[in-house]
Amino acid sequence: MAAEGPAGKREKLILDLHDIGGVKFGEYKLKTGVTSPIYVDVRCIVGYPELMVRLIDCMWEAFQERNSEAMKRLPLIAGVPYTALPITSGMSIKYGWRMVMVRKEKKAYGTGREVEGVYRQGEGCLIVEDVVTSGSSILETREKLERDGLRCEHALVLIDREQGGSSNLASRGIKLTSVLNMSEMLSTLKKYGRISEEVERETLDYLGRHPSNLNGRFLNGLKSKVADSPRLRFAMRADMTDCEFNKNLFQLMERKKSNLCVAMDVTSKSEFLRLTELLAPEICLLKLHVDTIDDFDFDFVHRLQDLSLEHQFFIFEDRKFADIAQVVRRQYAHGVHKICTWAHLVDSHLISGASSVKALAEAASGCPKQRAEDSRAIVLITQMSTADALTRSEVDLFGASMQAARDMPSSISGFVCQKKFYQDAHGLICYVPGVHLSSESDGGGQCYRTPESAVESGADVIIVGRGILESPDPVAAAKMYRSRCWDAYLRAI
Ligand code: 5BU
Repeated sequence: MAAEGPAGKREKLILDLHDIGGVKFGEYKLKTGVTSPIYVDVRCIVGYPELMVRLIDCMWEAFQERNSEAMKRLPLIAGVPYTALPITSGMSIKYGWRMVMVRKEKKAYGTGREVEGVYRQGEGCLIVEDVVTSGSSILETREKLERDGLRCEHALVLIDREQGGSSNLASRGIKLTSVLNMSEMLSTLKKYGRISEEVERETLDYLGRHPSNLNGRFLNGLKSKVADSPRLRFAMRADMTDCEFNKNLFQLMERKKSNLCVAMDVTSKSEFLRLTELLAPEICLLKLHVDTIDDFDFDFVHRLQDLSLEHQFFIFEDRKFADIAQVVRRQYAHGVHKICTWAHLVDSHLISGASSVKALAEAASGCPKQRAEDSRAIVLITQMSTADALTRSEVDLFGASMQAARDMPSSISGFVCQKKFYQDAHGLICYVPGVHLSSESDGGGQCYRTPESAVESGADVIIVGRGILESPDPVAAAKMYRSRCWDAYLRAI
């Protein structure tokens, strides 16, 4: 039995699509000549009206939930011919949305119109599709709609194959909302015993190695996932996240032209505040270990908050929560430090399961904040930078981290990792520590690399501690790290 709630609805949809043969596993020769271990074709859905109704509801709910403002400006929907047409008709009838139809081929007789329906110039139109691979069919449909004077900035799809479609569309000004994506489908099918772990791994591997470009042709499968997936500007990604904190951080990074986070690992309050005042203009985020400050008090917190407002940076308490839900809730909201009252961001291990992370998210929503508009978020620790970290083993922390981020989209900021391990998901932020310009290690297990290497591996925010703090001139060092990090980002997009 699938679980309850929205996640349960999606699970049931996935299992039903599998039952009716909409998703198949085996060896399938594609038009391009490539052999694929998975075949997705939901044309058969028209034979299952009850399933069609549920699918339409899930698509409508997903769009409404993530785009409530945009929805008010979208009086029209159009399906990409042909499979999406019955789905679009269903949405139009059930939710009273005006539908327009785009012809696949232009008529040589009659009116010769490419777009049929009732619409006015300049009206907004949502494009609906069943499966997205590269996004090229959506772009073709948009071209025709725009030729007729309609505006198309949103697309809604049942299944995102996670082969680069959402980035391709985003880089051309279309925000894609998907109900299901391939990694979630695979993990659900594995969870319910429909496929083996081996099939899941093989299929993910295949999808990762075959990103699609916009001609529908497959790129050389040897490049790394990160290199293949286009990098988008932070400003654009601000509109692609469900996490309020991420929106704020993306916007701040663009405004301040800094993606540098300083790890303020000093033990006295006065030293901390002195250095913060000096380095604040260079950073977007300040990370600390509050429990290592000898003379901690709330005067320290208030002064740090004032500096964060004055110089525009966010506060990241690197608490690395790891306990059961009841305890992490207290560690976050109570005790000497009352972290949730002042830290915008905290991080958590997933070792106790997503239940603990959920408890943190719940505690965050109820805690008093300095200003009403302040937001809270959690970073999941997915890979550590130490040479002997257990996160280097085969435990599927990647899958578990992605699943938790998907289940708590408004609370999870992203991941602390060493290499971006996911494609697309542009709303999530990849934080990378272990960066130093003149050392390869700290002699105690910490491994270092350059800002450029971190950004090449997918880092959005680069965390630097001793590289700055132990330099003879910390301000000059912060300026240098800042410009190397920002330039690497600009080169990557
Ligand atoms: P360093 O001085 O740049 O080595 O400091 C790195 C900081 O990042 C330090 O505060 C660590 O607690 C933090 N860190 C890390 O180094 N490696 C990790 O995997 C994680 C956090 Br998670």
